[in-house]
Amino acid sequence: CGSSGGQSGGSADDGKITMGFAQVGAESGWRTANTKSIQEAAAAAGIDLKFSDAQQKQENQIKAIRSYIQQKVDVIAFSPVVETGWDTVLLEAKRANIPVILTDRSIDSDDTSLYKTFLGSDFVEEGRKAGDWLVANTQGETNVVELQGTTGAAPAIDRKKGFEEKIAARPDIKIVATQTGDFTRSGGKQVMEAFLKSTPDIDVVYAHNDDMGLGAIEAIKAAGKVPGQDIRIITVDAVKDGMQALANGEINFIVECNPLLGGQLMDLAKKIVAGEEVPPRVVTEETTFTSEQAKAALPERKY
Ligand code: GYE
Repeated sequence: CGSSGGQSGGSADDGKITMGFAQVGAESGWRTANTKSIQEAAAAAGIDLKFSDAQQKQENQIKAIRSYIQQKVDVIAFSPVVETGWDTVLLEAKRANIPVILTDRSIDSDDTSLYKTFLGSDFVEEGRKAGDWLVANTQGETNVVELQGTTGAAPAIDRKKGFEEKIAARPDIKIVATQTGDFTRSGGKQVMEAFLKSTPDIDVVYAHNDDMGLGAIEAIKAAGKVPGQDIRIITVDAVKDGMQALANGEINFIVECNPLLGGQLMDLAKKIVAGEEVPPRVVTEETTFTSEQAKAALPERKY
């Protein structure tokens, strides 16, 4: 836990805002950059941050949220590991009058009164950008294998949806195998190893994040093929290792997903605690990268 310790929050003490943040885990380069951004932004904003890592388990996140409620923090923020199953615990927060901010990932609930706002990317749009690139950069029969993110997670569901939407107009592009690699490098490697054995003629890997794509690169090399040439790779995130592989030609296209949400999160938290109105949805701005663009962007890349 990265909490600065000491008194629990509430408005009764030194006037400092206390935020309880329930993080997903440390599964990817994206997540590491996201955690760092939140911790640094909290310190810069003078917000007392209680931080927990759920190791990609929903039950751990629920426990963390309950403990933040008990500690009477001023605001709870979290990045829900999966979309469903949050109503009960968020109702507990609501009854305790503790506002909740969804960060990075959203939930699937009909009750939008359970949270004040959702700050994060448009994952369907990211999937569409990946699909658009493939449609524009392939001719004829194209066999795609898909490495999905964590089962039930918003970015896995939405990145799949957006991609499928764009390739739907091209019957020659087919997803011939799809499986979760849990957003990790080792998961991507393992699933790709299995795909290489079970699925003949793979032309393209669509990985829902860089880390799984990087794992797939290892598996492709081990199978005696050349990543980026024999099998082309599309990923999402654009963290440094991914951008490096893109610059080297081992990845062919990356859709950016910005992990640096800390500053915006602290601004929203301050407004909400002060009783000000905030927009119910804050979308982060993102771009895409080809190999040439990655080479140009890498020297300035912060994560
Ligand atoms: O793309 C992936 C991470 O929720 C947007 O989670 C985030 C995703 C990110 O594990 O690398």
